[in-house]
Amino acid sequence: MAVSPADRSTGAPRERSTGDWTGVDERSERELLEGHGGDLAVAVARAHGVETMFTLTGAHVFPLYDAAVGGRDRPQPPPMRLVDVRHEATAVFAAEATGKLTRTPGLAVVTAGPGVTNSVSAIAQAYQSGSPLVVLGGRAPSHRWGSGSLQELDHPPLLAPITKRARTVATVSELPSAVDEAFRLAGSRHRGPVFLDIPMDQLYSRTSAEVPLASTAGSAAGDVDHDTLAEVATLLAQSARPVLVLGSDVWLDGAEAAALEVVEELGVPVVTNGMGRGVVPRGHLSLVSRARGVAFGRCDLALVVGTPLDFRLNFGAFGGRDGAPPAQVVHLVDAPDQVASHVDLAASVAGDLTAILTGLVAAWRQVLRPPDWSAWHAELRAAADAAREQDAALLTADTDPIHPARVYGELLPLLDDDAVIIGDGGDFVSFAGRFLSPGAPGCWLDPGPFGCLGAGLGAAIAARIARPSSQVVVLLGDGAAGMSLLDVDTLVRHRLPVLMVVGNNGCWGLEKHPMRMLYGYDVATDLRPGTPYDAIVAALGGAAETVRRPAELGPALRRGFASDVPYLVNVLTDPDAAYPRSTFGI
Ligand SMILES: Cc1ncc(C[n+]2csc(CCOP(=O)(O)OP(=O)(O)O)c2C)c(N)n1
Ligand SMILES: [Mg+2]
Repeated sequence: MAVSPADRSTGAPRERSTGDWTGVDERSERELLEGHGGDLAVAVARAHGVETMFTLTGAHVFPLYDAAVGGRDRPQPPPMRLVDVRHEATAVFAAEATGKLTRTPGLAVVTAGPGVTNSVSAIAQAYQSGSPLVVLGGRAPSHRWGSGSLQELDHPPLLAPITKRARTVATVSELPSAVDEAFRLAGSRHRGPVFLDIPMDQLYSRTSAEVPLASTAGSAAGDVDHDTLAEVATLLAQSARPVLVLGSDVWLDGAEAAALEVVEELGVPVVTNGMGRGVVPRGHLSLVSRARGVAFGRCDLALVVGTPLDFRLNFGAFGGRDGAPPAQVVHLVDAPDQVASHVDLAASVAGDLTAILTGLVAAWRQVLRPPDWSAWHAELRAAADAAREQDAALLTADTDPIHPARVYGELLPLLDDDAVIIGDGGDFVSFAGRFLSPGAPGCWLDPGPFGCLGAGLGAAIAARIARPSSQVVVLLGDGAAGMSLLDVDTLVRHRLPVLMVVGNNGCWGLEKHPMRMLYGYDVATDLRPGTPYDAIVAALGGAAETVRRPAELGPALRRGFASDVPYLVNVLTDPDAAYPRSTFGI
């Protein structure tokens, strides 16, 4: 029998059965496990496919670490990879990004009180993005509750509005079923974060409890409303100028192949959004994202799949441009509560997006006379070509200081199809959204509708782990960089090389320009010009350089991709090159 970690009261090693399966219940596919609360929680998380725990230390949650590393024996490989970071937000952003990239809920562990409160923005971001995520929080011991223990705070009421469920696990024996339920809930439609806190005395207690052997979680394939899909096919057949919008849930619900089949079979123009980017390969004739303004403004039918009708889609108002009437809108979503209630919809269907999309193809095959959309395609392609022509001038701009678009002109040809592209910033990232399109699905990480700055380093940590052989590039505004750059330390300690590119315009550009526009002046939007972010990275053990001229960009980016340590390219960009915006999303 293995020797356990030292007994905490005596310091002496003791025999343990921790982590040893002592029985298997064939019928329920559950096993009896003896161990402390950490052992039980980690065993359940492992059954759900979790391989990494992101955390920042606190004694309230030590048993979870003890279980992750396999106790004092430290077996190799350990039961779970433990990645310790420099700010709880980074731990949760990393777990969120893991959920988005792997489509298995990510796991973050944070200590009681400030560990949980530091996580709130990242949990809110996961909630608004529908990202599968489980956050386990420490909690002051239950036997002293109300006496003023260190870091005593009742967390679930804080987290209830930004989670699918937030609750306290009262006893260690309840822990396996609570963690099992948390992973099931987080990973099923409509996905999102689940929070549990566990009183310290309970987490450290030992018990024998059944834990699931393997996960049967995830949303089942389901039947969907075929009558409504037949109506949608009819609406499409009657439409002269339809547009299909594919959003993040197409990827998160595993419906990317079915979505591509819709594009191929229907021959409908398509615009992609969020993690829907990459579902339609770059250069596909139906992909008209670059003509998005014309497509949305001139369409007569918008078929929106797997994304809310929020500010990113003009709150669901399509049509109306150049005398076009308002368009009809169809909303196809992964869960009934995702159907937009603020828009007068022509139709909506909720459920398994693969079933919905294959059902739509089947319904379309019943359409007797498919319409001719060739003139509409030609109009959109002309608009996309014109936009690309305009882009070319910016992408090759030879200005001093460097135009941010030139960074992408140099980056684009260096990107592999499966490169993971992470955006964290304002205007610098908006330019990226315009000029970069991923070559494969599941390769684009942005903050989603919550728009929280500071997710970049957490996402980079997650991406390097989830996609060990892909390029990982993080595009950081200089303002955003300040929120998580110290986690280069984590990248270095855990040997996770990624390329970071800072668009260093010395300001909070996305706020500076709007304030000037509204007030004729701006305050609180300036940063120190020319800050050497490369020096910070070098001090933390990475490699870095500053780029001042356009011709230096390509070689610097190549050095960054080739580096075997985290590499930052600090690009001094033009503070006056504002991203041209038609909306501020408010
Ligand atoms: C946590 C957080 N705080 C504030 C904001 C508001 N905000 C949105 S964009 C932006 C400016 C970003 O500046 P920077 O990262 O330097 O990118 P730039 O626009 O200069 O390219 C700010 C402050 C936010 N989205 N998230
Ligand atoms: Mg900036």
